[in-house]
Amino acid sequence: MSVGQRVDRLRAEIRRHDYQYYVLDAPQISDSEYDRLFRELQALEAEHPELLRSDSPTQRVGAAPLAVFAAVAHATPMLSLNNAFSDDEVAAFDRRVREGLAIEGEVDYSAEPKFDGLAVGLSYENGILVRGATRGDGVTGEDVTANLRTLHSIPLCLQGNDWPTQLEVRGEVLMWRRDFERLNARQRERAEKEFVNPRNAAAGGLRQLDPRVTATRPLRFFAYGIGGGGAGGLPPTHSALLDRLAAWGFPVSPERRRVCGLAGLLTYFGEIGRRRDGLPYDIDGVVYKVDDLAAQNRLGFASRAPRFAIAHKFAAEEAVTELLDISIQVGRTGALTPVARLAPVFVGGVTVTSATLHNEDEIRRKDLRIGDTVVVRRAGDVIPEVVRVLGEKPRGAGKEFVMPARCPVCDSSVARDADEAVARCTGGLYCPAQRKQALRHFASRRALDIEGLGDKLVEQLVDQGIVHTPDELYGLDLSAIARLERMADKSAKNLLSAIEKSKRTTLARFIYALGIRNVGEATAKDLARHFGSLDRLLAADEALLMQVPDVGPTVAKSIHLFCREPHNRQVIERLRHPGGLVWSEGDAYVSAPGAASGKVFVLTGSLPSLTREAAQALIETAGGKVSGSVSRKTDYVVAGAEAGSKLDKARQLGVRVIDEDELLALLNEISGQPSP
Ligand code: 9MJ
Repeated sequence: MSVGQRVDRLRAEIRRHDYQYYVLDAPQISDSEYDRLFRELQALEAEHPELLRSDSPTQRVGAAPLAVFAAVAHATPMLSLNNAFSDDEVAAFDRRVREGLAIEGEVDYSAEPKFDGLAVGLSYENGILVRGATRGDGVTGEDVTANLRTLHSIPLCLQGNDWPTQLEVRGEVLMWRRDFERLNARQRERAEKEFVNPRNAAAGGLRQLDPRVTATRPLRFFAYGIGGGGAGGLPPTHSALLDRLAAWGFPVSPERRRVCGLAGLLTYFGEIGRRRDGLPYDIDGVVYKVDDLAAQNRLGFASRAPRFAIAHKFAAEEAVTELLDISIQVGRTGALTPVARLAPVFVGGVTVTSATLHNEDEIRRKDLRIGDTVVVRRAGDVIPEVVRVLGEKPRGAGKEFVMPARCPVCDSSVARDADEAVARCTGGLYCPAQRKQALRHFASRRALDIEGLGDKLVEQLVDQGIVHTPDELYGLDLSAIARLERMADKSAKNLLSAIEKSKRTTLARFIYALGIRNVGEATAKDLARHFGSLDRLLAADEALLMQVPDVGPTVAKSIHLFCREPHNRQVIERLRHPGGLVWSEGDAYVSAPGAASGKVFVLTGSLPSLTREAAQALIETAGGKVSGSVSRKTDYVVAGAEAGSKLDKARQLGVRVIDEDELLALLNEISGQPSP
């Protein structure tokens, strides 16, 4: 046998044992036998580097630590599921499905546990794992390929030979409870911090910049569907697709079941609920999917979630604790939110010490008094809340809660509109609490994305009177930042460069960052798309604003009030000049399709100043499309430092390659006017 053949045979054998051990949980050889095979392969590969391949089982951990994760635009969005919390809501789902499909009888569903982990997408090309990404915001995720490669339950190459050449497998990364217990035991032995729950431990493990650290965390993967690729040649049903994924080497939930009609769904829910505690991993409900894939297609999607699937959640966990105090938090728009301070209690997988009480009326309705014994509820990622008081009423001496008449932070008066449940501090940006929140919001990831400008820093910048409004961030210099507590020279420099980087943004992000009441990310995008330029937005009256889809009188009034306020106008002007914020204004995109409309861009490598997300947003604002792979249909490949195979492919196909400057010039040309 030649060395090459021996290497091939060892790889096949090790893969088979990995599969037996990590996927089927049924090892066929001892650890020492496995080690012997593994070491033999390692030795042969060391002697014959020409035989090394990225999908060899020895190459799971290998990549060097990263500085940051690159952004990945998902080929098809990774949507979340709608939730049902009761049998009635499931019945309504089933009714909608039957109506949508015009079916008289019962619908077949695939039912599966809902893993409480992190959604990821794994891209395979010609059967080889080429990329793995987190869900992120559903549109853009993070490239965590090197980390995902360290999970032995993820095949580096697919089994069999009936897979499509392009395939994206979607599923959940999670940690089994017993692995979690062991990990925490190890942390204790080393006097290191323990993890709160398996989900957090899995999330932390997946987001390590050094894949060698990820490799030490016992993470597992379960596949539950596919994202893109696989056109044609796929099985006709979701359950058959899951069987196919299993045949290709993926772990698929053994609890999956094909069930019939509403009765089948509810029976399954009951069964899994009873077995929940005996399962090796945490689940927070079950998922139902219309089994027929053609029917799934016909039902399609409603804005953010598929119509053909729903998550039926288990009731949120509840626990009993003591209400120690009620404090007041001042939000970005001045809203005063009463917060329950609680005796620490473990519920829904974390230790809870505070819970929202929403507003004054809510407290009155529940008749809460300090010192009460209360029931606290927490489900998944939801903010914990106080459900009700335990015990007889009237109770002890606890005082009734009264909303303060003056802001606890700035002493401005507190006002409550007759038609609103919320009381607000009238201090506006005079109130340090509101100023801090406004800055936090401005710098947040979905807004101007200033990395490193965290809560502690904002706190100091405001408390020391260094920054009052967002525009002042752009006048900061190294000496001012380096003087702050816990600010090493390097982090100060990093912060300055993050601030600098944030200057190139998009109109939608800029509008969102302003923190106008009732203007979330979606509305900000709508406004940017509709008006196309900031000046047009600033000039719009309420009637014009209400022409924007989804903008009603309340939102229009908020925007108009904000834009009319001279102080806000001043901040906006200073952000543009001397602040230096620029974005591509897509007027052409609004009225007539611009020259970028229909153009397909591919981004590769790291660009000097734009993040991938920013570049994508700029392109999309100008009507272009960003694709993940280079083909003959690609119009431009935008290449930055360390561009890889996509650049080679572009050259091969004769696709035009441009750099960041050329991209920006092109987009400005397209939008028909220079940046502000
Ligand atoms: C979980 N979390 O177990 C889906 N999921 O399908 C299952 N999530 C899903 N399916 C489409 N089993 C979007 C999310």
